[in-house]
Amino acid sequence: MKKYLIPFVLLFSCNSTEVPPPEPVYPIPSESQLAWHDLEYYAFVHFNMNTFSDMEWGMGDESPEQFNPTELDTRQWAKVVKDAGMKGIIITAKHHDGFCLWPSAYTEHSVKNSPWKEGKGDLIRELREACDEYGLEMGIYYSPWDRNHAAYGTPEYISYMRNQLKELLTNYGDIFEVWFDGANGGTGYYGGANENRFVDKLTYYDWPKTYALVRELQPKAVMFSDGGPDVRWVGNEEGFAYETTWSNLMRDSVYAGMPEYPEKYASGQENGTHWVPAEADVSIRPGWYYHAYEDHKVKTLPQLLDIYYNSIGRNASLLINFPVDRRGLIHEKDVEQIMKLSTKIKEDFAVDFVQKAKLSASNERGRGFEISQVLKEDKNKYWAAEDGVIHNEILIKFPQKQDINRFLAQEHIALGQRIKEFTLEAKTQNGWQLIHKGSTIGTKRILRFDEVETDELRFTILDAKASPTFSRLAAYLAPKLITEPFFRRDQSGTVSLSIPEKSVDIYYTLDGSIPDSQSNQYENPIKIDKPVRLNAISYDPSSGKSSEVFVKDLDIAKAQWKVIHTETDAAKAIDEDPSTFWSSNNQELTVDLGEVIHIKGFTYLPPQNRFMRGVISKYSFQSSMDGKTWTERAKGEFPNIHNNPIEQMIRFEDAQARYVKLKSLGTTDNQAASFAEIGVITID
Ligand code: FUL
Repeated sequence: MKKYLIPFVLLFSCNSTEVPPPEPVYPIPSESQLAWHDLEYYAFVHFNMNTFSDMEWGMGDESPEQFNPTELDTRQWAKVVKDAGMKGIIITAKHHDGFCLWPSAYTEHSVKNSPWKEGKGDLIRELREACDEYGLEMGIYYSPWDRNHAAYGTPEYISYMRNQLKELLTNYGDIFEVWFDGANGGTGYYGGANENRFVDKLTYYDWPKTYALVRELQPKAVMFSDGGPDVRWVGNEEGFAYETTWSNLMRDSVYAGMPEYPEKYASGQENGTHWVPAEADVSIRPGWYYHAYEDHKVKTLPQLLDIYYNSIGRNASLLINFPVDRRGLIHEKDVEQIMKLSTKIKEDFAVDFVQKAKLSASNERGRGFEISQVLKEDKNKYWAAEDGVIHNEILIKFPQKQDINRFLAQEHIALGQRIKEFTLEAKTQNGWQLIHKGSTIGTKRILRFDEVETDELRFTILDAKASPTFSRLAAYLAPKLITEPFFRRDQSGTVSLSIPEKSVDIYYTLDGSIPDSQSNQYENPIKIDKPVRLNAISYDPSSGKSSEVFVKDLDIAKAQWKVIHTETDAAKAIDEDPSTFWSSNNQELTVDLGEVIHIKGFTYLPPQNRFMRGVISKYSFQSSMDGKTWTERAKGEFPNIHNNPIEQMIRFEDAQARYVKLKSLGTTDNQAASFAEIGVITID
């Protein structure tokens, strides 16, 4: 305790006089970036032509006639988003297929030629009204890449794009974020509708002029794009930021659209010259658009919670997508899941134990910057250390022993992001125990750890770019969440289910019904070689609580399958283990199914390691009865597979096959085609 006496004496003497705030550590956020940071959590809505064509990336040759929602209700979207605690909605005004959700004067490819409201509808206007009614911000997603427009690739298209931006940014009130999708372009691996119109996305769009236009029309909006300039992509479509996440970026040389960005720069740069904070975007389902076949693949609460803690809890904002369905509504299942997340967040952060604790800091700047400032709601009140005092210890003493498992810290980012290294320790009956050693904090950092019983926390800043600041410190006890069982199936079809907690049991069904504690209890691996739906839950007998239902549609087992390749590694493509893969130098994989099977489609899982190579973007799938004569069953593209490497399911006309072959016609990085897993579909 002695250690803290001297600073407190000093403090006492400083207290009577005003002290100036610390000097900013550049870069710092602009006014609009600060307002954007406050939003923290908002929604994406992917709803457009793809909803009706059942695609992720439409070709651009769809007919406006196809766009026909039956019960479209933007107020339902706004209510869900508001109830879920989100602060705004970004809408796909125009996606890569070029269809416009507003009656643009510059194209016929819009709602005005659709049956919806007999061509009189304007979805952007309806969303504006709904957002206003529910007190939400509205943002615009606009795809520069356009597979429909005849002039795409020429200067004429750039005028078209700017004219459309003028419509969107003048006629619909205040826009909080303009989201320019970076898909396709110079490094492009996809063409347009039946053509290859690659553009150099760095030069073609003449971004400086487009950015200036947006600034002029919506000075308060932030812009998200391949090149920033205000908000950057987090580097994946899984909704995860990195442990180390700087809001700083050398914006003039590093940008989200560069191929090496996800691997090298997605965590930002300590010495970055500009403030370009990370935004984590993720869909609540595997795809961005609605597909009925994903109705049982809506993310579970544990998955959503991981996303929340790994984005908002790691100095990023969170943009969760709802693939609005063909009715024009957020699907019931998606509503259910997002509300579970909202309830859980409220529970996790219900009581802040720091509010009742005694706080002390090894250094305080002086009056107005005391450590007690971190207890205040007002984000402009903050603790700060004296200039040059980097190493700081903050002690948080609880009135009694307390179980905690969450710790939250926020820097006063208006003066720049500073902290580089910190530790959190808890005093337990065995002395000080290290809970976490970390790097960045930024606008918000939330640490999740196993429950610890403690009466005192020690939060130490070990290194920082300048003397640190905190606008908030908090500690919580989040109720335990029972996670659904982990699933594995091997090549013989044997399914194993597991859960780390020994006291938790697993129950399952194979008849489509929802399991409970009266269903089959899982004890040993189960042999499943026929197509079936497996439903499973974890159940804690002591609390009577169960997890969400784990759902898995299983097709035939691969027990008889053999790869027709000499490399032994090739078998990794059919071993049912998503973490292993095989790279094929001749760009194809051939499998002997062991017997003649009636097939209706195939599945392809690209490599699942973070920076995967050889992801197939264009394919030909063939089958054969004798392994010599082949018939092509399907040919096409796997849209958006590079950024969102989920399992692809392609269906085709029924066929009899003994042998199947997946041939790559192009990978996203021109590397040897890689296969984590391929499978066949034998059921409807
Ligand atoms: C990607 C797009 O290609 C996807 O379709 C989706 O819109 C996602 C948010 O961004 O780049």
